[in-house]
Amino acid sequence: MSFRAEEFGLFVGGRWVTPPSAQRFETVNPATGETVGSFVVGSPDDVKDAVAAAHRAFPGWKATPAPKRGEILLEVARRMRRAKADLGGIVTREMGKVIAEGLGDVQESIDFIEYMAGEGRRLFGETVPSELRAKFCMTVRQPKGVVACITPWNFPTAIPNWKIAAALITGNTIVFKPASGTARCAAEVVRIYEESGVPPGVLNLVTGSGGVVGNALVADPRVRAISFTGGVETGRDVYVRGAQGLKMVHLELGGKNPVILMDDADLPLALDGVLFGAFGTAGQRCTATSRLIVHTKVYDEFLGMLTDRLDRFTVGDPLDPATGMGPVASADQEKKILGYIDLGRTEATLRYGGRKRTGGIYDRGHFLEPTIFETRHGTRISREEIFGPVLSVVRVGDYDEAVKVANDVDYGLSSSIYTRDVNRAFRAITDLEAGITYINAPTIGAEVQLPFGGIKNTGNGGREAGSAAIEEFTEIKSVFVDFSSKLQKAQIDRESAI
Ligand code: TXE
Repeated sequence: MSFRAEEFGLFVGGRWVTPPSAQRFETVNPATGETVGSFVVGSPDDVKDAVAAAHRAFPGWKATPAPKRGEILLEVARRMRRAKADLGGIVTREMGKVIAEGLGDVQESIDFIEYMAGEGRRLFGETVPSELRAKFCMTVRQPKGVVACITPWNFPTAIPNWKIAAALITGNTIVFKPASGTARCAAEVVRIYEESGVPPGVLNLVTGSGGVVGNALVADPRVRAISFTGGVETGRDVYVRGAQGLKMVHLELGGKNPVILMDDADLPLALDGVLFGAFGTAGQRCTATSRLIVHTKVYDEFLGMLTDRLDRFTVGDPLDPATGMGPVASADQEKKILGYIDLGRTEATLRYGGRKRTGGIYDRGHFLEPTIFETRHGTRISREEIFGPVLSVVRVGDYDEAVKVANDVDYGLSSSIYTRDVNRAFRAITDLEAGITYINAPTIGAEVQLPFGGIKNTGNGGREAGSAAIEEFTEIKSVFVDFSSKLQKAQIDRESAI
């Protein structure tokens, strides 16, 4: 596919606009250093304009029948499917994940948009009996109003679409603020919604820094809900500031996700899973397998299998379908991950990798080796989110110890156990403290029709995707219809039961 860098404005009130005195920033390909796009550094005034446009568009969008909103989403999905090859290529060029995963990012978007389009004909409420005669009780769902969608760079189309499609089907209008590093993916996504017939003002895009654009969005009283995915510290800050305005703040934050490998595990199956979980997307998934907790009976054998396989694992051009792992997403990511690798050398035993790749194509980008540390539980590398291709391996003596280690971190997003013992598998479903548990599969691989999210520092109790996405973006109204033509008093009018 041919590719060229492009310049984008902000998308406000249905038009691409470049404010007269706007400054610009560029995104770059982390594999080559080439420019991917140029974008406006949004200001607080730009945020005001975008929120005003969303606020104006809200009554009309709220009044649009939800099945009609669904038809527009189906058109978005159709167009995204047609654009999948190009858009997947842009994901890979801008973020660095290998092309199969770039295409997977877009496919996840399509799947979720289609799923949400169907919600346009559901959006279920409840009907419940009344305690009084000739009275009807039900709940209906209503949109919240203007919502802010603030997203990270690691799933540059899927995470925005998880938020945008759910917010739109439920009748909200949106100001979308993407991570700066993947602004091209964001702009391409918005362009598809525009071309699919989303009315002006219903979806607005403001690029720019989190500190300026993000802060202004969180502070604006017209923004009634904030859906945020990103780092824990930023999320905490958004939560606290959103609370000042009594806004609903939905947070999806980090993870330190364990795979438990029991002595009865299918080791070749686990090998494929651990490789994919730990080094897919160069470990930059919030559900990445960053800890491997191994029963002592299979520890040496499995580590041998893992390192043998890594000897044949390729790091390189992410557009080449044969590549196992591309670059990490940015210079900042590289620096942070190498910092953790240095730390790991002081507190654990480096078993594999640990270096930045250099020479040839590697000198143009941010290529790191898949890295494995053997460590005792409790070291910083085994507890903190590194968000890179670094796997900490911990040896344990039995199931109870494995679960104790798995649960003893501040996060609780995803978890996994490999075992052939069905009783133990079901115990793990109960015992593992996480929002997601996989049996005989790695910690990654969410499907859009299930809720997604976690406990502890991973979030603040909500879930995205699946039917939970509807909860995130709606208010519930309780409705009482009295057709008795007289004043009836709940709790006060009492009839004899017999
Ligand atoms: O996240 P940030 P970044 C983790 C991971 C990673 C770290 C930092 O550990 O290394 O977070 O990544 C916007 N008010 N995850 O820098 O800074 C920001 O512009 C409002 C886990 O991407 O949290 C971006 O759009 N918004 C994660 C978004 O918030 C603000 C995926 C996320 O940025 C803001 C990615 C502010 N004050 C990173 N400051 C996961 N769990 O999936 C920044 N932003």
